[in-house]
Amino acid sequence: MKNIENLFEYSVGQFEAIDHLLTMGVGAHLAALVFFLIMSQFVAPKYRVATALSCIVMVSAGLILVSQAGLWTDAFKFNGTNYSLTNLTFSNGFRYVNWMVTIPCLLTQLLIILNFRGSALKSKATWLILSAWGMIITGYIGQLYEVEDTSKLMIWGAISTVFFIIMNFIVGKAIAEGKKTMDARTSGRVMNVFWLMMFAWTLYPIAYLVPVFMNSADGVVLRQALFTVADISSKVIYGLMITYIALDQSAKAGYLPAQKVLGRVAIGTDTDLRN
Ligand code: RET
Repeated sequence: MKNIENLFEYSVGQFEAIDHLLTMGVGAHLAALVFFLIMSQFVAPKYRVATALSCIVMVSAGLILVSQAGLWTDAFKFNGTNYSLTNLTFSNGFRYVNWMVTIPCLLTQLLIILNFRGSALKSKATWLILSAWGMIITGYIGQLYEVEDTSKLMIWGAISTVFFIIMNFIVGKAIAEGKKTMDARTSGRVMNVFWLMMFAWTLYPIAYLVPVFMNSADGVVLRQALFTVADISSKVIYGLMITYIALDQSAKAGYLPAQKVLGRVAIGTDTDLRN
């Protein structure tokens, strides 16, 4: 019984809120998967790996959410008044394991649209992935203590945060470098991606700390809500922004399918309204 989710009983409203949040996450990832699959053909080959990585993230994270939603409804059963624990337990640990795959994909797709290639891409990706794995592994260990010993949760959380800061520093440096290859509008869009990352990625450590500041059934609902907002922002919305930047750069480099899908060339009798 490693996670606080197993300590409480849930009202019908609390139980269903979590069920709905997890299911909404599944829907968002599946819908985005279809979009990324369709869009990848319009992205120039140079940037196509970025869109392919979004597809991988959607499948990987979508599947984890299906299993989290199933686990939630299996682990708790209605006892006439509330939902209480059965002979199964719920665990957030699966998420951490999943991040070992999804975070490297998210970071690599950023490097690709920042126009890093060859050895520069390899060395930046290596350092980013190593610091991300350091952050995840220490965070995984920390969350195992959230029921028994919150001081250990805090210590491992602090170690994990050191890796998080290093990773963000490398991301910031890569963005500053990559922006030099872009015009002002595109680099503005890249900065929006950076701020989205800062917002969404910070929600995960807040969710990690819920046992410290809200150790209750409401805290559990808050944690799953934080995870859902973070998941949709850091993967789905992020992927949409990355795909747009990939399409935009493809079009600017003269790639016709991207120009067509963005409506930047006339297709037959073009009757579009523009301003
Ligand atoms: C942990 C432990 C506590 C300290 C910190 C953490 C950071 C987690 C992050 C997770 C990002 C996840 C993403 C997943 C995408 O699939 C591990 C909770 C700083 C930043 C983007």
